[in-house]
Amino acid sequence: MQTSLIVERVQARILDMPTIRPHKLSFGTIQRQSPVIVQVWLANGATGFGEAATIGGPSWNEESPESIHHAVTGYLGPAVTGQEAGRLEALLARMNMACRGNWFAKSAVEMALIDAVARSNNMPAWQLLGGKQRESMPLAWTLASGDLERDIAEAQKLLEARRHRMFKIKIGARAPADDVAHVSAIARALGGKATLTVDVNQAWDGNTARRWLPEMTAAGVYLVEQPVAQWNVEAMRDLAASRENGLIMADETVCLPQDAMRLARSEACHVFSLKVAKHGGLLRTKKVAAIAEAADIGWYGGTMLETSLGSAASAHVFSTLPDGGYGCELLGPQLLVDDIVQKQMEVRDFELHIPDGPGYGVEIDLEKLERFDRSNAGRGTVVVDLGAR
Ligand code: MUC
Ligand code: MG
Repeated sequence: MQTSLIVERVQARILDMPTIRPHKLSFGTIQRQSPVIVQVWLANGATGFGEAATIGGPSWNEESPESIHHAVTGYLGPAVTGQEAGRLEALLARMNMACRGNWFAKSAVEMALIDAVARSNNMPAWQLLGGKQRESMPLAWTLASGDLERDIAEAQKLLEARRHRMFKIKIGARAPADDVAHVSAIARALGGKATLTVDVNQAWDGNTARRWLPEMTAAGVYLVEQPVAQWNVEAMRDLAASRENGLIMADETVCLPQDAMRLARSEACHVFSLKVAKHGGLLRTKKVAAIAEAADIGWYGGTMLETSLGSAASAHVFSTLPDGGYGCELLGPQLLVDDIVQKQMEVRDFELHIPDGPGYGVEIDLEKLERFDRSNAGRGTVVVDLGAR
């Protein structure tokens, strides 16, 4: 046993960080993110950090910052304390024995363990995860202010600054005809200088999707994310069978490897949005990606709008995968008013550059952790304006 890698302590804290503008999704408008930051300490003195972020408390799926904090401090932390951090699969099994589900919480603990083990070996995490295959990835931006003029101005500014030329437009809160008009106006304003995708975040039923997706693609959208409810694999299969609906991307539907297998068997999508939190960690993300590769399904590097910590960890595991063909959207650091790292990842020429250096290649600013810690600031929970639908 490598006694130096024994986990001595696990801590979790909830941060509250405002966004730079309201971010409007089909289920509500967020103005703040509340990532849970997990820190582990090893017997050798090394420490590692992990993160799990949700969107709109428990609005995106079942887990919330509070449930993640509870699962980590009450069950997952104790399950890994006293164990050897490098035996990651064994620790994932212990966490599964201690706690069913709670994949976001498990991913935050696993992320911190991988960071600590990588730092103990003075190596970047991508090296522990199989080795990187690329130095950078195309980076998308999400247009979700809810205001047409503001979305267009934002996209044009980001194009001119050579930061983004892939834009994902959040739709599903308005009537579908209004969404088509909104997307068409953005497409006209950008004049073919950028690619456009939409994310419906489960808002439509199958018939609504059948009725409106051809118009959405005619407006210039080539990739459609989660048009129907998470459970509605049958409608996704039906939509994916017709070219006039564009490429169908699964997000909320593809969490565990079993979900990925079902989608692949059903031929219900063309692309998976990979997200470390919903898959239950970096190692499970690689399992889902392996199913995508075997089934000739593309992948897109998704986000739960994490700080630079979770975003860098995601970038590390994405860098080890065969090219998915659709880039990534690790834009959380730019959507938040501040960050918890000393230096952010570099974004240049439309690409996010994967940081080298020990762990995830980003250094945590401890003063920022204290500043945004909910228990220090005494702030409330995430503001979700469900009335804004
Ligand atoms: C989602 O469902 O994809 C990702 C980017 C963004 O703006 O919201 C998310 C959630
Ligand atoms: Mg999505």
